[in-house]
Amino acid sequence: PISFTNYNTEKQIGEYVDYLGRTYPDRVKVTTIGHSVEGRPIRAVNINKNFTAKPGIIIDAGIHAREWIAPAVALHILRELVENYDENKVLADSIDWTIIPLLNPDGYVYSMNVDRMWRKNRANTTDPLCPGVDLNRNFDLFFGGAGTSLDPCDETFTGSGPFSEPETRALRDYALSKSNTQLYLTLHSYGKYFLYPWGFGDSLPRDWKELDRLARVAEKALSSVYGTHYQVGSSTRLLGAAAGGSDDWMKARAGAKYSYTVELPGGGEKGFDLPPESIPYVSRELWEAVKLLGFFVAEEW
Ligand code: 0X9
Ligand code: ZN
Repeated sequence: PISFTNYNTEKQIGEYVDYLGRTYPDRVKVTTIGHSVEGRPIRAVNINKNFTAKPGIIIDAGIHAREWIAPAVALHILRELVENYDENKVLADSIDWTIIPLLNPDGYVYSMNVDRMWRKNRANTTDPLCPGVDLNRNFDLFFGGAGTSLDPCDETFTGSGPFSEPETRALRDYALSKSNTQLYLTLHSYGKYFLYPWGFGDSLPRDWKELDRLARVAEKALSSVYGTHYQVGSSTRLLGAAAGGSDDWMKARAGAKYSYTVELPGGGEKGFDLPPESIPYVSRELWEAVKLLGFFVAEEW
């Protein structure tokens, strides 16, 4: 069974997602949007009452294997929208939601079973000793630019070309199949940031003030729960340039005007080991931000 107070295995996540699809067929549709390098299904959960036209929000998690809190929070969001429907009816029914709780299943499994600090996917590379591509450097916007590496042994190895990886292609193809995506959230850890484009370099999008303002309102909603504060700003300004990220691509190529990377809080010895007791708190406060973003998108449409 699924847990909301502990980290789940890839198998548990898959079974929960499939259960939601079976149980709520009038508003939940689970599709396999691709397969990982090792052949695991990448599942997208579409929550869209009667599957009619609505503004779209895409939320993914688990691009980076070791950032376990991200899929955990994605599952909490899923539960709120689907199983806590009575309380969240208006929100659930006014948006075409897509939650992709585990974009990099191979890496996640590897980080659970073999190397806790694994970040990349598990693709073979030109170096047999160094597998793995950093999926968040593999998108096609300034591919191979600042903050990326051509060395497969590096944590930020960009891959052999844009979208060389089945995991990034799965997100690309799904996002391009939708024409209504207003907002994209990609969940990472750690650092407590709301980051907006561009991440490839110093420039800002024309509408950055709108992205900044909305993120600040969302952050305020988040902080109202337990007083936790996230920093808001452009990726490059707060973390330094890193090209080929999903956030930049979703904004530039998939119509997601509001595109954010959320860096959830860290914990434990190496930062990625947030104790499971924290999962409900981190989830509850982030959910408050997601609600605000959802209502904003629903009203602007
Ligand atoms: O470097 C990353 O991919 C993200 N940070 S993490 O510690 N989770 O690895 C930040 C990505 C910000 N967005 C872009 N640089 N496009
Ligand atoms: Zn990350």
